Amino acid sequence: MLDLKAKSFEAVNWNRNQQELTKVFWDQQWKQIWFPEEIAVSKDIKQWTEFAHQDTYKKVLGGLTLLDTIQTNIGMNEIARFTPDLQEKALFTVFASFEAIHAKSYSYIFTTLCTNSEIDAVFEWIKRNEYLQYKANKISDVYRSINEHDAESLWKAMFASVMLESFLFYSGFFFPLYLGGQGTLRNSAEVISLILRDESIHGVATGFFAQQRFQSFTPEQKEKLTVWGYEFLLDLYHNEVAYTNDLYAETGLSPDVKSYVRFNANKALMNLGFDVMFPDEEVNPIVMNGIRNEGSTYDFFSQKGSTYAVAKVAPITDETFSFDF
Ligand code: MN3
Ligand code: MN3
Repeated sequence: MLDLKAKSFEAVNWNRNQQELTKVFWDQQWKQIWFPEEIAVSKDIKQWTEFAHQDTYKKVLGGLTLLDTIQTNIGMNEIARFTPDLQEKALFTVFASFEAIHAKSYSYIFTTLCTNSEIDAVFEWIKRNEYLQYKANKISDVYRSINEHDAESLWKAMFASVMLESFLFYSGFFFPLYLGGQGTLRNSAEVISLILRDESIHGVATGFFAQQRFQSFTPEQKEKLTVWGYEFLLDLYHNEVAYTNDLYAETGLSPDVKSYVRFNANKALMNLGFDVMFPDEEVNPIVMNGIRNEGSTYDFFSQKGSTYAVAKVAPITDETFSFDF
């Protein structure tokens, strides 16, 4: 006999239009579905054999693979699991599928360009690199601390997710985009550009839902979480600087990568409705050239920009934290 006193399950109802943007994000994500095999990475093989910075490139892709693996297996899944709204839950589940495509796409580049023993060496390096492991641990700890009775914990997970997707990925994205913008390993850069196109939806969507949750908090909670957020970002930023110096040492590109990282840290904060933290600075224009312009995603979101600014967070002043660039 079925026990009707047991928990009553509710079905997802897309007829009800409670949150219009959930469907907007859903449609946009599916519109831009892609598979790495559609990109002719094999056309990069000739350039690859003569490429001087193979080691950096392989490690960049290795680092990105780890982050997208975590985002598939822990990030989007845990956020989907604890999000109470059923449409929103479905959206995060779709995002998780795209994370799995991202994580797999780096392997496609590896398989095309590298030997098996080279690939094995990269995956061993991932396990050993302290900066990479540090950020993986920091982010996953927040994902794993979501408690269904603690609304702040879900907000923190969303904050961490935006940090990962709108900020931490960019130290890695830099190199393929920088090279692609100059016509080097352009097809591999195309793969990265498609990943970045998805991340821009994820960052805006997750940031939007985080802002909605933030609005429901008391002024005391908001203040506490704001401090937590900036401290979390700063901690990750210091680690990212060290990771960048280590990873890009042989290329001389570290200063440019760090500018790009700060630029994207500000974007992550904007996605979350927080005030930016780093002063404006020029990003290497070659990197911007490397970003595929054909898709309308960037325009789509920048035009809709004001729609997403639902929460205005009490500004934090320059004196609140001090840090070195
Ligand atoms: Mn991803
Ligand atoms: Mn993502």
